[in-house]
Amino acid sequence: MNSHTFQDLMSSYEQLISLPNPVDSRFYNGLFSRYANPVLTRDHIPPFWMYDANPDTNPFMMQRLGVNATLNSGAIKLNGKYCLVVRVEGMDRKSFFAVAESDKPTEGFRFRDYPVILPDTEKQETNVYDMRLTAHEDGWIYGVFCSESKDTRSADLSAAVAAAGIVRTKDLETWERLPNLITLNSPQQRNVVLHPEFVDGKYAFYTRPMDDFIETGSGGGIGFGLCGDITHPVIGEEKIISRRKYHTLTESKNGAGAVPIKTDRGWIHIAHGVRNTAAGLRYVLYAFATDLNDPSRIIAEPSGMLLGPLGRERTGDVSNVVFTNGAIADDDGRVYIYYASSDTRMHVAETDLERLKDYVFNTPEDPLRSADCVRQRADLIRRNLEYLKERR
Ligand code: M1P
Repeated sequence: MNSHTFQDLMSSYEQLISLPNPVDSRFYNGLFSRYANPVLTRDHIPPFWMYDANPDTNPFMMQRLGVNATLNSGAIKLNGKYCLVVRVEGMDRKSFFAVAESDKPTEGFRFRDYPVILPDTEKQETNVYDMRLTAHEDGWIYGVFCSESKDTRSADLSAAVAAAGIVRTKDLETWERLPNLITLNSPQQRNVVLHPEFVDGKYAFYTRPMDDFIETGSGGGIGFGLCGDITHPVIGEEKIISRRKYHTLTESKNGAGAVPIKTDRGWIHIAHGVRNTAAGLRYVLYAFATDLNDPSRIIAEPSGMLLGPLGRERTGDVSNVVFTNGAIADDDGRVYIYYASSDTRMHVAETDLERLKDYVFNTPEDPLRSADCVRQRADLIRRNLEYLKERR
């Protein structure tokens, strides 16, 4: 049996944190680059979160409180640093939030000394995860996350209720907890995102109405609703904006992901879509755009997936999943999409605003039927072959 001192563990950890993360040169699609290594894994957790460093009380230098996974992170650039509010899942299955930051967008992420200590105001809450960070025009940074509780009305031990928890902060250090969001027409909510600007003088939320904890049931897709007072957040009507469709990547479920990115042509949304397969649910990312003045009105819906699990990303605790809840649009026009693979580790993909706009506004829509899809592709082939022939 090999053994380590606490100092050994610290030096391996420091080595890992300082590893460069090159672009993955084997991947190309003209839209984004993938980076070769994950930006965060459970090995990026500081050893002093997991081990008792004192050999007198920990003679075998054994993990006392291990960490299973680092996933679904909110993202924001704050005071020149790239900050991720990471979902950290302990060996006990409970998730909590922790801030990891770096001077660089694609490598060097280091967790702050302590995880986020959320005000414990919702006593029924068992688990928290998947925070979206919105720098709102009211001056606060809001974190909207899933607040999960046991469904005490059900005889099924695993039955749960999902709601949207809300916190706000100025520095990702001190957090004020607001009441959970109430949606009058939807029993459960997950994947709720706060829009960064007021709409008709109100706070605007992207919602995901659900009848049940897992199944969205009658919930038709990504919703949109307004609320006047964020300190008593209640949404009445939810209008479905990105509707789930038969035989597309959103057939089973979808959900808002990163906070929408403002461009001169519209708000660009990066969301996730879920379909069922014989191997279980498959989660991929897709994009759409909404109107600058009416972010509930879709103006572009490119066909198909933006990013799907690839290679090593395909396996993990919940395999065949990519999931995003954070992107950073940098001052120089680059856009970093932080995504988790298979509910296990965090990656980054890099694109820029011009490419994203080109993708969203110039990718053809999904014609929804094989016959029309093959016509769409044959049309592209014909145009290409004619173009190439002319240039010979
Ligand atoms: O396991 C995949 C994802 O499942 C949930 O997403 P959704 O609500 O759309 O099904 C979330 O719990 C998410 O955390 C998880 O990554």
